[in-house]
Amino acid sequence: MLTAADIGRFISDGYVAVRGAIPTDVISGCQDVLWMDLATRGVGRTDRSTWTEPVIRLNCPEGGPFVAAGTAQALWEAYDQLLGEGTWWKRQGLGGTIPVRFPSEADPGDAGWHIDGSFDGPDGSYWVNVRSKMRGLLVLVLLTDVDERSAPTRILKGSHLDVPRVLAAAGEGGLSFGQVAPRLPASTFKREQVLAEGKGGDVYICHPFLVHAASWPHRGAHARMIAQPGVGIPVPFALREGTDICPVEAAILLGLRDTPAARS
Ligand SMILES: O=C(O)CCC(=O)C(=O)O
Repeated sequence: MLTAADIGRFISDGYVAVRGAIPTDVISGCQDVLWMDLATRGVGRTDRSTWTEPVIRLNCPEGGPFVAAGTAQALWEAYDQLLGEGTWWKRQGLGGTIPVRFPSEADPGDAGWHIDGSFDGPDGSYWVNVRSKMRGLLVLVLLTDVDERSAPTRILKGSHLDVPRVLAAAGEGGLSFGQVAPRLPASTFKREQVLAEGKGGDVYICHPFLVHAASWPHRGAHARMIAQPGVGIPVPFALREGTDICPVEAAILLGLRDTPAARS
């Protein structure tokens, strides 16, 4: 269970780390499945000569250990607390893509600041709107140990508070996810950078509007695996002040009220 302080930090910082959310045997099972997938692409778990690309992006497998990972009790309890019971899709798995990052000095080409998209837009890319249509959370699931040398995801702490105004200006239709970061104020990119480090099984539960990016070079010893599913919501946030709002919605409303001068 998240404490009241955890929830307060989630609203102000845009994320909360839940350590040990997924048991280690489940994490090992997920790694085994992912290495089997990589083997079909000629990438061997113990043969580093086959680790030739900085990143290989896998579709998250379904079934088996991924069901156990996606339905971990600590995660579902936190989703209830952050979104409200009965408001989010109880997916039997994780979903999304898993960028596997290998030790490398090369630019992986996918390490720009962004927020994730939520719904299929008119141009075929993922779009997002201020009511966060279809997405309640972004979840960074560490499927391996990740330290500062092994290409952790970078997070701009508190950046989710800068995004609602950009999205509100675009109306109900929203923006393609790639159009959001270029519209953010310069102050967003001066915010404190936090690295999503930890042990396999640690999970960073993030506000859907949190600005984040991959990092490079990867100077760690091992291949790094992080799943980054969304938590789906069938009904977008109403964003009506004074009603029964959940912490994710409270942060959006805070961002809409916030003035640039008040931002840290
Ligand atoms: O691999 C990472 O660290 C993050 C990747 C990411 O943010 C994305 O693919 O949307």
